[in-house]
Amino acid sequence: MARKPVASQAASKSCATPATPDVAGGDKGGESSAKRSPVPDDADLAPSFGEAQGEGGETHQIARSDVAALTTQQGIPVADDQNSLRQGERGPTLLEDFHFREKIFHFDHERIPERVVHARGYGAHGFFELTDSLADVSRADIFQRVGERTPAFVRFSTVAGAKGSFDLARDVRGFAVKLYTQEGNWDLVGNNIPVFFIQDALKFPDLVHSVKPAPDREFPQAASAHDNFWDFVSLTPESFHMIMWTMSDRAIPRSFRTMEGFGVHTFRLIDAEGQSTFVKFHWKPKQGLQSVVWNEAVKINGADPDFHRRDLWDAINAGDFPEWELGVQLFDDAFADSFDFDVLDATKLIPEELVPVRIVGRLVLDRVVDNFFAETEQVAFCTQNVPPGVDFSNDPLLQGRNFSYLDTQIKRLGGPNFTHIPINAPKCPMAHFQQDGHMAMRNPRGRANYEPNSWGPTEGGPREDPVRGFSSYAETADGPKQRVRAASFADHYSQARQFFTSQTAIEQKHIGDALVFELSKVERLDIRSRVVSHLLNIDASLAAKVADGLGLSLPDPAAAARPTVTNLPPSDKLSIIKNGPESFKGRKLGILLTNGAEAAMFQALTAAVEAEGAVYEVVAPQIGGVTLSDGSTVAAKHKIDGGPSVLFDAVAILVSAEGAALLSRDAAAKDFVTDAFAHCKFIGIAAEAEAIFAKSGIAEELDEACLPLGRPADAKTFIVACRSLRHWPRELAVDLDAQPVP
Ligand code: HDD
Repeated sequence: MARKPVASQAASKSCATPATPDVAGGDKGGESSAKRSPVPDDADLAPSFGEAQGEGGETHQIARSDVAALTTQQGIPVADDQNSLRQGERGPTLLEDFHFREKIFHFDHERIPERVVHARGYGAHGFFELTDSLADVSRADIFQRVGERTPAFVRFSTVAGAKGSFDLARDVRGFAVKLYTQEGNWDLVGNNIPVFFIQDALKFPDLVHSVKPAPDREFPQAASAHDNFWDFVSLTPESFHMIMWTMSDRAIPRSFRTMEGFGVHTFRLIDAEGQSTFVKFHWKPKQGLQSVVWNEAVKINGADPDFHRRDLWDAINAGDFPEWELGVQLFDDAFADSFDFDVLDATKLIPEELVPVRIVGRLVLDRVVDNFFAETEQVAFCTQNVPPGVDFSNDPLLQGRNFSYLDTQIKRLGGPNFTHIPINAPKCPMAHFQQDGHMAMRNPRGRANYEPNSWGPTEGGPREDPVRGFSSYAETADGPKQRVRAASFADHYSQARQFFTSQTAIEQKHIGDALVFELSKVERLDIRSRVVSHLLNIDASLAAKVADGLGLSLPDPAAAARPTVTNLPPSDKLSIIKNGPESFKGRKLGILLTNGAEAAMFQALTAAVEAEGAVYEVVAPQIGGVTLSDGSTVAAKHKIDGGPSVLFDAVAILVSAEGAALLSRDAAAKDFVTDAFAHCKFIGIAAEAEAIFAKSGIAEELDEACLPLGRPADAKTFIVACRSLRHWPRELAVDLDAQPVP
């Protein structure tokens, strides 16, 4: 239906003028607002927009009939989204402008409170597939049928930083898994570290307050290297096992894809007869364990604060789906009673050598989110969400968490109906009498909204199901009501020592370096010294190294509630390096390329990378790319200043002699090679590249992990070498901190 504009003279004029609205909405050249409002002659009630050239050749939007019309939230089609409604050309904006008011009102309310911890996170969809039935120990539906897949959503996170903080903070990583089982949602809300800082949930606010920015100055952000954190932990000896982990390279993972996940607490599995078996849950990455080094982490945070989320996004979109095995450690009451530590104490783990991990399934992430906010931000994990067949233990940390998560979601998501949000809604049938509240979208149907009722099977609503329904394990509990910490929780150092002695030499060095770094940022000497007094109860050489690094004289050991057991056997499973990747698959090579670089070498190298299932990115002096020796051109992913070597697992320097001469005058290029060298990376080097290494001052130091890329056949040898994580002997040879303590 043709519609004539009914407005001022100016508006009428606009119809005679080609519709070229200024999408930026600015007032250019004194044009009337009406002139910039597209009102097509044949407009129907749902105009839509396409692209057209403006006067200056710039692209503008004009009405098009094959694109969805812009509407308000009420569905009213919008004719002009560039100009608010005003009285006259230069007059006041009118309150009557419902489109303006709705748009601004909605924008004003776009944010919800970020999570009080784990604010920065990244999620993806996937599935869990059962590979070994657990029907012998659990009636949980998800554990019954081998080969069956259960939809899953996983959110990885850092703990301390705000939502906009950087990815490579030294921190614990959250590893929260929502499994949409056929008997309700199961949330396994774990971390990438199998133990925790505290034993009792009552201390959680204190722990979190201490690690978050200090309340007066609101810094430092996303860091534990400050007085308040070390003050708290040095006064909380139970935290020292976890401290060993957070000071290790586990706290600076290479990727979410290369982290283990742990349920941390002891849970229960309940079989069809109601019998209980204790269980600890493990997620083991198929990609192998991998971490970066601290100096590299610091630089990644500047070069790409989104390093981890980009990595997950890219891998999934490239079809390289990350995968973890689900493992369970199963044990009974007799083992629990005989174990050296309390299985209810979340600061302890059960070594895999003592209770092997049985692999029962796999978790694959194969789909990124459609919308970050709708899914990753609004997903609400609650430790209390367990299906029949899974149950809690009395771990006091877990018991406290079961209160906290439901409570926090109400604050964060604004009401009791957050389970109506698609990402949180179960994918199995639901029927209950909960109703109303903010944003209710699924109120029960029919007349009955209470139970028991006499409205019969069709109208009366759901009924309880004593057979299929969740029933808690009938554990007997007795004793006086009291605030007490069990004596069995009192050993704070033995497993901290076991973790330390299970590490390779380079991993031990990194723990020492991290402690020195963190404590060097602590201003109060008494706090530094108090930390060292605890380290003396863990390992004397570590304490000595840290004291030396800080220029401290050794204090007396901290008073210990229990003496350290010094002969717990080392556990290989606790080391990253002993559980690293078997190939270069899924990792990234950075190729520093210049004009005139040998084309055959480049082709052989990229073919070797692809054959390995790895990826490469080209870094070049200009983002426009390079022309190789045979005249072919290659696009660059990064200009050298924007693609430092810290973004890559290994690097290759493929340059012509002219290119080398050029780059040896460039600070970013020199940083590229010196950082790759300092971070113990494998480096492939074309003969022509020598000038860059010479000018960077490391030509004399190149070692066996700096491999020649002279002939195409060298490419394979280089990529095979890259399968190892890093060339650690280099760090032990060149770092001052690696020297023995005098
Ligand atoms: Fe927690 C979030 C993991 C102890 C209270 N926690 C949160 C998340 C993870 C963990 C992965 C982020 C979930 C997501 O991605 O949305 N938390 C742990 C682990 C713990 C732990 C492994 C110890 C074993 N947490 C813990 C305690 C309390 C909380 C003792 C409180 C008593 N945690 C919360 C919370 C959060 C949370 C405040 C913040 C946002 C949220 O729950 O949804 O309720």
